[in-house]
Amino acid sequence: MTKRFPEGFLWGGAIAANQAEGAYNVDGRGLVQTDVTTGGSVDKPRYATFVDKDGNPGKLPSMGHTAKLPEGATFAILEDEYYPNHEAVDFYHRYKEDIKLFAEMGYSVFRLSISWARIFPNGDDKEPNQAGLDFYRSVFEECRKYGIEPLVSIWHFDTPLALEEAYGGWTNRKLIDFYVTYAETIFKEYKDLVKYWLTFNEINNTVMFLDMFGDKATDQDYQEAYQHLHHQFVASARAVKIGHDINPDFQFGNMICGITFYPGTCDPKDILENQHKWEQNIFYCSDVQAKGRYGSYAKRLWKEHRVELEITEQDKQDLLAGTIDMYTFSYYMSSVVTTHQFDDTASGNFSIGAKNPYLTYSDWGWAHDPMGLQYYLEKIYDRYELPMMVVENGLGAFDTVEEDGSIHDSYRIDYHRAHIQAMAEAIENGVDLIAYTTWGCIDLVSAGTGEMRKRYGFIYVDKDDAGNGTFERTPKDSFYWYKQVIASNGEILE
Ligand code: P53
Repeated sequence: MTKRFPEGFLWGGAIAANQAEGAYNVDGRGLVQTDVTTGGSVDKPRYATFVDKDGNPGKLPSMGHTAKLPEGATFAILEDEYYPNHEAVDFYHRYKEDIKLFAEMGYSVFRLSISWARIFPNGDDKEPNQAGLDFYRSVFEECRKYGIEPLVSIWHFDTPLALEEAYGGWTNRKLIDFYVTYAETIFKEYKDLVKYWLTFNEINNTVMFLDMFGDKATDQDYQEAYQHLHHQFVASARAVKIGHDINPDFQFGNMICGITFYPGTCDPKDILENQHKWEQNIFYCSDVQAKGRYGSYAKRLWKEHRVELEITEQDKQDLLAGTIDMYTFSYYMSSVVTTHQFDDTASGNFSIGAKNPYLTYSDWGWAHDPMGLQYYLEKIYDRYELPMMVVENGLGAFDTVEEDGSIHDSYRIDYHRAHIQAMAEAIENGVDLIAYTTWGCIDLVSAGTGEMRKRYGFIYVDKDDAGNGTFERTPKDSFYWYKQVIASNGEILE
């Protein structure tokens, strides 16, 4: 017998604009980074493509912040490259069919993101793009038709490319105003359709990537990353404040890439190192967003990397005035932290460093660790005592379509069952968890690798890594399983 979920618990799924919508150059949308990013795989990076000042094509690895465009180069779509996000899974044209399927599963919440570049194609436009505003209005109305609450990410890794090029991106303070204008526009536009908002998806990735690069990340990289983050914190806080003024019922979440870090041994050095890992990678962002000020350890981090952060008095006031209402995060994996030598290395995304002998790893090297989710929920709830949402969780896996068209994804069901049980345990132990939106409720383009075959969905999309396929939607076994989970409010997990 499973432990109980509270009445009114929100069950659903999550997608992001650039990974699902496609229609990248339709109805006035501006370009974003993923439009100039190629496909990759577990061992081949995605590349951002550009044309240099002499007109020669070039590419550089796209993840993280250490690679920079050569002087005078501009991002460009190259003719002989394939860009998986251009069409993605065509949610832009098929959202009615998709939302109908979500409703059939019984969703009470659907997380999606608004593409900033559909609303302000260049980011600094004077007027919003009406076609973009209309599109999301119909998406939200379609959700409402089925009683589905939209949960909207304002930014999901998709700053308009024009802002990157004209202003250098988030290291430039001007981005704060552009973001706030965009946020205010959508708050006013959708104030009666949307209640739940997330300001920046996985905001902490910026620091985590640097940490991952280890010694290759220079002090200058840290300087830029922390300033970039500071601008996002202020932008987030100002948006929250304005949003609350527009509609006091609005509920705002931050969005943290939630990794559970474990010390590799009981050597006090490992324990301390692990604590510092939590501070740098998790608390640095969520303390500012939840408490309205930097944690005491921030000084240590800045000192370590010789960072001189530009913070104004106004920034400090803004941060305090725009704290979040709920703590929302993604959860996929845990990671081991040790100062000791280790033989077996984990190499999947943020599951790096020493391999955890107590866990199994996915085909992409991500540690499968449901208890890590329970640990994360309990630890974070104790720190902030804010309602929490798990807004991403899922298993990227290869799926096989049987001859009769069915997809038997028992591995995905097992993954979600274990994580739902972990959430139930945390609730039992006092955590105020209010929602669960599984990642990629419909197959979509992987953010990390650009693949289609790394599938997360309960709904299969017929499209391959070269872009071939009918884009037809087919429910997998997990679809019917999740439907029953929702109908029983998490009681029936078999
Ligand atoms: P994929 C790493 C890199 C990029 C996005 O990831 C990430 C992470 C860490 O988990 O996070 C989220 O598609 C993100 C989604 C993404 C999902 O994880 O690389 O918010 O956009 O698709 C899964 O397998």
